[in-house]
Amino acid sequence: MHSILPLPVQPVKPGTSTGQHFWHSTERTLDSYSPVDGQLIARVYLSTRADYDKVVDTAQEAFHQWRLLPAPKRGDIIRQMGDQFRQYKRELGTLVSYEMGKSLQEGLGEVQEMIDICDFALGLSRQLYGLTMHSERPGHRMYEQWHPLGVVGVISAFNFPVAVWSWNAMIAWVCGNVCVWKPSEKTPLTALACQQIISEVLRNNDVPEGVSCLVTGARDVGEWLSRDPRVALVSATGSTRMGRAVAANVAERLGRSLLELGGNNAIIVTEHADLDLAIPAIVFGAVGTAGQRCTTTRRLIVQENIYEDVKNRLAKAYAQIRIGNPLEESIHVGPLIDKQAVAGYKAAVDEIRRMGGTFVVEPGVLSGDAYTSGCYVKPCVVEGDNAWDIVQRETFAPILYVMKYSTLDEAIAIQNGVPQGLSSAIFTLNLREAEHFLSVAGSDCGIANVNIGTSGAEIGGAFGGEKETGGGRESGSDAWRAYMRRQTNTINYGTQLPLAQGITFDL
Ligand code: UN1
Repeated sequence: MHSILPLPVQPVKPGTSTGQHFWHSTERTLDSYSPVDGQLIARVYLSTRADYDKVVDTAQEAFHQWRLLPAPKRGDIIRQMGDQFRQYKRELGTLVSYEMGKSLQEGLGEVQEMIDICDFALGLSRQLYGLTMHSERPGHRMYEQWHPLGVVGVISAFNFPVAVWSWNAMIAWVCGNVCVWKPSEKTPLTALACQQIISEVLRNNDVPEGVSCLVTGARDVGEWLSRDPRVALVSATGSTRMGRAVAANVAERLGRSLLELGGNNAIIVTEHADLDLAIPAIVFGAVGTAGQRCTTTRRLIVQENIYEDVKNRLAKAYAQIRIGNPLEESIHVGPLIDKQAVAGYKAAVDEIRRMGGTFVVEPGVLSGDAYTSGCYVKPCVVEGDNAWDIVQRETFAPILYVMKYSTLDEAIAIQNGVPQGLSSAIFTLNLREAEHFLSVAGSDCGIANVNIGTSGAEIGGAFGGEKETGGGRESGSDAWRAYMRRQTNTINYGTQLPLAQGITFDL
C-alpha cells in the first residue's frame, strides 16, 4: 500500500473532542483498519460516559452564543467550511476511499457532496422563511417564525462517513443548532479529519468550538444520545434495527428523531426502455460503493419480452467490472467494509443457493496478492423471487436480484412489495408508463426516478424514504424545518381586545 497521507497511526489519537480540546478518561481505544489492505490506520480513544456528558455540556454552552449569530453570518462561516473542503478535496476523498473502501471517484464525490451542502446552507441562511397569515381579528397580525432546537445528535454510518454527516451538520448549524457527532466506529479517522477542519474554521471566526463536537464509540454512545433529554433531535443513519432502537428511546422522552434507514431499491425496465441508458445505470446502482449504499439497486424488475436480452447485456457489462484497490483510478469496485460484511455476503449467497436461485453472474470471495485484506467480493446477479426472505431483507453487498413481470401494475406491486421504501426508478421512453410510475398508484418510495438509477441523488432534493426506511428527510428542499421549532406569533396593535371565534368576555 502506498502511503497517501501522513496517517497518524501512532501515537494514539484522542477520540472525544470539541475542537482542540480532546477529552478521554480511559485508555480504551478503537482501531481503524483499512479494508483496502488490512492495515491499522488509526487508533482512537473511546468516549466514556463522563467524556460524553462533558461534551454535551460544552455543546449546550456553545448553543447560547451560536444561536445569537444572525443566520447569514452562520451561513458565511459554513461557506468557509466549504472552502476548506474544496482545498482538501483530494486528501479527504482519498482518506474516505482508504478508510471505507469505496472507489476514489466515489470518495471524491462524497467530498463534493459536502461542498455542495455547504453552498446550499449558505443560500438557505437567507431563506429560513416563515409564513404570515391574515388574522380574523382587526388590528392583529399573525406570523410564524423558526427557531433552532439546541443540541442535535448526528449518528452516521460507515458507508457515507462524511457526506451524510455534513447534510445534517451544515443544515443544523445554519439553523442555529450545535451538533454532537457520533461517527461509525468503522470510520473514525475520516470523522476526526473533518472535525479538525471544522474546528479551525470556528476558531478563526471566534466562535465556540463546542458548536461542532465529536464522540467516539459504538451502540452504547448512540444510546446515550438517544436517551439524553439535552439532545433535542437525534438524526440517525444506518440499519433499520438501529433506527428502531433510536426511535423508541427518543420517543420515550418525547424528543425528536430523524431517521434514514435501510433501502431495498428496485429499477423497473420496461419494453420501452433505452437499454443503452439502463444497463450502465443498473450496474452503477448495483455495484457502486460495493453495494453498500442505502440507495443501492438491489432488485431489477424486467418486462418479460426483453428479459433475456437484459440478462445477456448485464452479464456482458459485469464482465467489464474491475475489482481491486479503490485508490487506483481505473477500479470500479473496492472491498466491503470488513470481514463481517463478507460473512454477510456469503450467508446471503448460501441462502440464495438453498432457495434454488440461478446466478446470471457468479458470486465469490476474491483471494490472492491484490486482495490480502480478505474483504473483496465479486458483484453478482441472480434470478430471484421477491417473496424470498433474503430478497425482502437489505444485504449490504453487491447482490442484484433479477425478476420478470408482464404488466406495469404487476411490476409496481413487486417494486412496492418490500418493507423498505427509500429509492426506486423506471427506465422507459413511454410517457404513460413514466407518469403512471410517478402517480399515486405508482412507487411508494421517498425517491422515484425516471431514466436514471436509484442511487446518486443530488443534495438539492429532500433525501429519505418511507416505511422501514424511517420517514425522515435530510439535505435539500425544506428538510431544514426538521432542525427547527416553529413558533406562531399573534400581535395586537389595536386598541381593543377582541377574542378569536367571536367569543365575548366583558368585565
Ligand atoms: C446513503 O447511502 O446513506 O444518493 C446515502 C446517493 C448518495 C447518498 C447515499 N448521494 O446514493
